[in-house]
Amino acid sequence: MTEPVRRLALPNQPANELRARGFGDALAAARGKHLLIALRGNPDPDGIACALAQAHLGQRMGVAQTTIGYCHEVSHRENRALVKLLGLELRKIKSVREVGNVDFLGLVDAHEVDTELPDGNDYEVLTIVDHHRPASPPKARFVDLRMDVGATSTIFVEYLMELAALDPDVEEDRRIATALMHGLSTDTDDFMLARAADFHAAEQIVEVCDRDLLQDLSRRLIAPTAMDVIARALTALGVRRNFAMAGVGFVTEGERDTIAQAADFLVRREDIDTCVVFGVVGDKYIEGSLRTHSPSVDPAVWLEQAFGSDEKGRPYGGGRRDKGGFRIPIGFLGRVTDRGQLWQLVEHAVRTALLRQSGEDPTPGVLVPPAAAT
Ligand SMILES: [Mn+2]
Repeated sequence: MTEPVRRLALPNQPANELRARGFGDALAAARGKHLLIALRGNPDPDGIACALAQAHLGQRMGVAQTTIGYCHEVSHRENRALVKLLGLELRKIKSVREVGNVDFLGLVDAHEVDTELPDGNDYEVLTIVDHHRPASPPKARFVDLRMDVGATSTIFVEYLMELAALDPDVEEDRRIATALMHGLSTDTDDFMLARAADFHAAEQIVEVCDRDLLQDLSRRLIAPTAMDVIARALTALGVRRNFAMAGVGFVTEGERDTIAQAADFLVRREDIDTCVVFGVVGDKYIEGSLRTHSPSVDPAVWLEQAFGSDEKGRPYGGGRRDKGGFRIPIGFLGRVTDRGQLWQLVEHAVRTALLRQSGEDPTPGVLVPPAAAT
């Protein structure tokens, strides 16, 4: 009788210990080797903090060298501030080879190597630690994929507690704790979406955090370009029952995050529960962000049903519990010189797909007035 009671009191404890040890064992296999943590997409605070934590644990486990690389832009101003304030060395890379003698890859806050790394699949993935729903089972020596945490940072806090507890008197440890706390808070919308595991993780590191640094990191600035895109989104906004969508036109690659920021803003409208903001980024991709607080919308599934997959079977969209995004190459059409015409085409195609998926009549022109579509 006592056995089940004990399990109830500590529901995940043994499993967490096992996973942390499994992660430690995987890192130990890279003793004396060079690990590249390849961040996927545009690095965000959760991904950056986890990379930092893994590099730290790697050092403890005897990994000779850890490089943190990324191949897109650190496009969000706050994320550039994070890199600067933490004094991080992130390396922009176009291939794995250029980094030097990389023995293994490690993925954090992602479960696939970024498609922009042409030789990414030539290397063995040692570890995958993530909280995004996978389209297919991820392949690595060690995989810890949890959909019930709000941030991958939560998983790394568990690893640290098990393998190398952070010391409040050590500068480097304080930096890692602060980065993880920031990753936790941004990925959970300031803990509004946090689960029990996230609160527990925050509790474990709160005393190690540098409060001043954390405050500097959390200053939520909105860049003028993001304000412009939010204004465009409001002008083009169409609402059908509890679904809202807005096409914002052309956005440069450096400003792609403004689409997500506009979606973060629009979903706060009180009469809706789901919104999608989309635009053409860098004349190369149709990109969009979905935000939802509907219990019936699973962003990854919803976006896959709306936009399908590429020729390799990879869905154009993905996401986690409350947010998702999609990216569709426009290929040859990007050469169209009449941008007004190109936007009309894109807007029509995306609007039709979104309305079909939200169960609405996709008749052209019904949702967005023509004036808003330019
Ligand atoms: Mn994350």
